[in-house]
Amino acid sequence: APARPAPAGHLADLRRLAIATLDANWEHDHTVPSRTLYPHQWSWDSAFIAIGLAHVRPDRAWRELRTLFAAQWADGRVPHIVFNPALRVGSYFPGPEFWGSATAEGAPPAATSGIVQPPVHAQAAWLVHRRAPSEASARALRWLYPRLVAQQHYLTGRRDVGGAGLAAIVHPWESGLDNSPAWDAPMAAVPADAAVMRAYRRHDTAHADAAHRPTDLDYARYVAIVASYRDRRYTDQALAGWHPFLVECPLFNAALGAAEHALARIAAVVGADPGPHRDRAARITEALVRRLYDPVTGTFHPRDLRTDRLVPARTVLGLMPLILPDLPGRQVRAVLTEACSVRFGLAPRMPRPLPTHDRSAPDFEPLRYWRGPSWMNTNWLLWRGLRAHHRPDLAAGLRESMLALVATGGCHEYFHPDTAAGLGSAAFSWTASLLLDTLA
Ligand code: 2M8
Repeated sequence: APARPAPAGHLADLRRLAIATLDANWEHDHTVPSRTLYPHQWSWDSAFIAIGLAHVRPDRAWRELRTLFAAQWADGRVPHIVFNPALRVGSYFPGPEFWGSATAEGAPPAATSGIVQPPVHAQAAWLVHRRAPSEASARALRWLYPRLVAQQHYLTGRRDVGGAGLAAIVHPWESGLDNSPAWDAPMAAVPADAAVMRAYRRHDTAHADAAHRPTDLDYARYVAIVASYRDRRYTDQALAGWHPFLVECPLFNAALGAAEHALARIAAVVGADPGPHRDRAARITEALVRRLYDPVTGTFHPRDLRTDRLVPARTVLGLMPLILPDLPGRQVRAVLTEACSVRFGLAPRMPRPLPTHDRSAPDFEPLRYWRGPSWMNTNWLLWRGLRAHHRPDLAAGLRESMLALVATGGCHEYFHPDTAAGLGSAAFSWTASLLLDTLA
């Protein structure tokens, strides 16, 4: 049965729950994704969180982004975790002692990780400003603009391992969809010894059901990939010669292109030239279509740079280029066909939002993290893409299903794709913040 529109009183309750969740996760200058599982500041979480905060606590929205960018590295990389020095050692694995970023060239005074996450921050900054433009928000944009530009330069420069104008990710954690089936093939090539993990203690499985999280073998490889990068002090020089995981991800690169579109708008506010941003956006979209679109499957796939082949898995990552306003009509139609197929179930009336993996695939797992469960962020990105490409019918169906998801499961981290039962952390910040934006 399709999701029924929730009654108005119900929506007010949902809004209150979302605000309470964000308030409880606020930590003097940033928001933690979750008090238990993720007690530090995460990069793309902060962007999603700022988008929701803009509706209720606009000062905090800007503070969130400023705190993150204050930890930007000299080369422009925005670290995926900024560690809270007040927390005890061992509150998260891998912690600052494992990353050892302090001795890396260009690292900030704050303890951070050395990898990045999808660059959704320019889009977030633009949405926060647009929600309530003011002299203060223009000032915040002026501070952020050169930093956002440096972030783009880092990704399209040092990270252009494939030489085609796209950014390569060097770790599955950089995709944000850690254990997506999209990474199974490239991860299988990473030498891993499960015994490695005996030297460390995972922290996540103390707070969430192990059956809902990545496996120990996944973690052994996550650790090995970080060690490879860390041991060369997070340099990006000649990555292809020595690093075991190098992939061009469709979500990451769609975010990269969308960021240039957002920067063109921000440039107009801060008195910079929007032209170069529009040119760069067009080049990224063109490269994304040329390198990551498969006309046979009709969807986008990651490109494994170690084999120069597309990864066959059809995951939700393949739908994310819809966020690009200049995606050509042919690819828009193909992505909509894929999204509306039995694999993902998008429709004007639909019971549940999209899962993270193809429902018909043999390796679809409804409980395990990014291998099947529904998440608010991927659905929110798709919802925006549907509106950008003038599909209000599908956008409305998706929106109803997203509201019903949180109404059933609460502000959980992720949800069973059929029952909407809440999974992972029970008070998760981006679920709350993106709910606020969806409700607005
Ligand atoms: C998850 O990733 C972290 C590693 O960065 C983890 O599993 O410990 C992912 O869901 C990622 O997308 C998210 O940003 C992070 C914090 O919410 O948690």
